[in-house]
Amino acid sequence: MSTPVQETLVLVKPDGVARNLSGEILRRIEQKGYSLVDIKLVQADRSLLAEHYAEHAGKPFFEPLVEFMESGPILAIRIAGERVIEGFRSLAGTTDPTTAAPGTIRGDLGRDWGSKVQQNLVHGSDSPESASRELALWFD
Ligand code: RTP
Ligand code: MG
Repeated sequence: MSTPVQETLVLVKPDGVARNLSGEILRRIEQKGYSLVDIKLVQADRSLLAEHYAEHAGKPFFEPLVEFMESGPILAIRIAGERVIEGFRSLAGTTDPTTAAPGTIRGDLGRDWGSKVQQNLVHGSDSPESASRELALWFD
């Protein structure tokens, strides 16, 4: 029985674009065997980011997070593959780049400069519901 092909939203956050790591991140996605479906560079505005991060509204890191995400262009990528939602989360590594496993994007390349926001290079949707909601937000 084959597993269903899914789609997920990946964002290369402003720190990743500014550090010229978009190519390295795309390389890891392609090397894993996922397909690129759509891609664009976006300067996100506050209303898009507030919707994107609605689950974090009211948390202490929400404001600094939105400010960070507004600080420069973001590369939005729609990718497809079998179990790609959990597969990309695994490629990305855990949220905090200091403790993310070596071999992952955040573990190998991510930095946390001690600000409240973890500048952890990438976002990946965390469930099928989040993926369809976020893909609609960024691509439709
Ligand atoms: P993402 O949504 O960006 O893929 O990351 P995630 O699931 O690993 O982490 P999440 O809990 O959804 O948090 C979203 C983003 O907010 C920043 N953050 N800062 N305690 C903090 O200062 C804190 N916690 C989270 C990170 O940029 C995280 O990726
Ligand atoms: Mg998240």
